[in-house]
Amino acid sequence: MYSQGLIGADGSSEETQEFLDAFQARIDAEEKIEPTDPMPEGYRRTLVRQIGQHAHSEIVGMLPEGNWITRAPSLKRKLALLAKVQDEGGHGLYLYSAAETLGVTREQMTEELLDGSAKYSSIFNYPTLSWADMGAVGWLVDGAAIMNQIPLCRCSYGPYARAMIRVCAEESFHQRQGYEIMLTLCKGTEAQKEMAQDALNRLWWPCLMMFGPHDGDSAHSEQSMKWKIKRFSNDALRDKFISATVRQAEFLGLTVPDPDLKWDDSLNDGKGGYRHGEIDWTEFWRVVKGDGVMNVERIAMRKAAWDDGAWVREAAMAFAEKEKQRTAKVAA
Ligand code: FAQ
Repeated sequence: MYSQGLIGADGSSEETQEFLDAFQARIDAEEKIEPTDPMPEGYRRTLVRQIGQHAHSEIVGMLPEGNWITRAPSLKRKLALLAKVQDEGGHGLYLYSAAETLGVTREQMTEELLDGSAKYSSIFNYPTLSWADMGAVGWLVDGAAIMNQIPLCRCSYGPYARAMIRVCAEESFHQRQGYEIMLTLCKGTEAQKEMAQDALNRLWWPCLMMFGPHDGDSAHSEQSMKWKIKRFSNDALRDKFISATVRQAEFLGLTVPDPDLKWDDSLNDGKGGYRHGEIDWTEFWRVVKGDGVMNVERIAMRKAAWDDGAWVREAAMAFAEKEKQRTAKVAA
C-alpha cells in the first residue's frame, strides 16, 4: 500500500527535534510549504493519505450522479449534470497531481483504488434512487464538501491549497444547481415534494458522516491541525454545516429527519447553534470498512471503466511518443 495507513508523525523517523521545531515555526508563521521544501516524513505521509482519499472521493463521486445523466428530465438538466460530473473528474485529477508532488504516482494511487484498499468518502457508497437525489447530492453533498474544503484553501501545503481554490469555486456552483433542483421539486406537485423529502431523509445522516468521526475518535485531527493541514475539527465543521443547511431546508419547506434537532442559544459562546441527534457511528464505520450498500458495485464500475479505457490511454501514449519523435526530428 502506498498511501493508506501511513499516518502522521510515526515516531520512528530520524528527524532531529531541531528540524521538527524549525518546520513547525514555518507552519506557525503561516508560510506555505512547497514540494521541494524539507518536510517531516509524517507531514508528507499525512498529506498523501488525505489528498489521495480526497482524489479517490472525487473520482468515485462521479458514479452516483453519472448514473442519472441519461435520465435527467430535460436537456438543460442533462447538460448541467454532465458538466458537474466532468468537474468532479477534473477535481480528482488536480488532486492526484497535488499528491504526485509528494512522491507518490498516479498509477500507484489508481492501483490502490482499484484493488479496494483505498479509502474514499463514505457518502458515495449510498445509492441514488430518484431524480431528487441529484438535487440532494448537489445541495447537501457538495454543500458539506464546500464547508470542509473552504478551510483547505488555507492548508499549509501549497499545491493542495491552490487546487482547493478552484475546486471550491466549482463546488459552489454545484451546490447551487442542486439546491435549484430541490427548489423546483418543492414548488412542484405533491409527489415531487415527497420525492425531495425522501431524498433528504435518506441523505441527511450520511452527509453528516462525511465530516468524519467525532473529534474524540478522530485519530489524525490533532496533528493535522497543528500542521495546519486541517484548520477546524470534524465536529466544528459538521456543526457549521448543520447551521447553514437547516435554514435552507426550512426555505424549501422540508423537514430535516432529526427529531432531536434543536436550537440552543447557549452554544458557540452565546452565538447559538443546533444540538443534533446521535449519529449512527456503527453504520459509518461499517460503510468505511467496505460494507455499505454500494461499496462493491462502485469499485467494480470504476475498474470496468479503467479496463475499458485502456485502449484510449495506449493510443494517447503512442501519439505522445510520435509527437516527441517528430519534434526531435524537426529540431535535428
Ligand atoms: N469516509 O482522523 P480522521 C466531495 C477516515 S469530496 C471515509 O478524522 P482525517 C466532492 C479517515 O480517512 C468528499 N473515511 O481523519 C463531491 C481516517 O482513516 P485512515 C471527500 C473517512 O483525515 C461532491 C479515519 O476515518 N472530501 O464530496 C471519512 O483527519 C459531490 C479517521 O478519521 C475530502 O476528502 C469519511 N467520510 O479527517 C464529489 C476532503 N471520514 O486514513 C462528487 C479532505 C473519516 O486513518 C459529488 N479530507 N474517514 O485509514 C478531509 O478533510 C479529512 O480527510 C476528513 C477526515 C475530514 C474527511
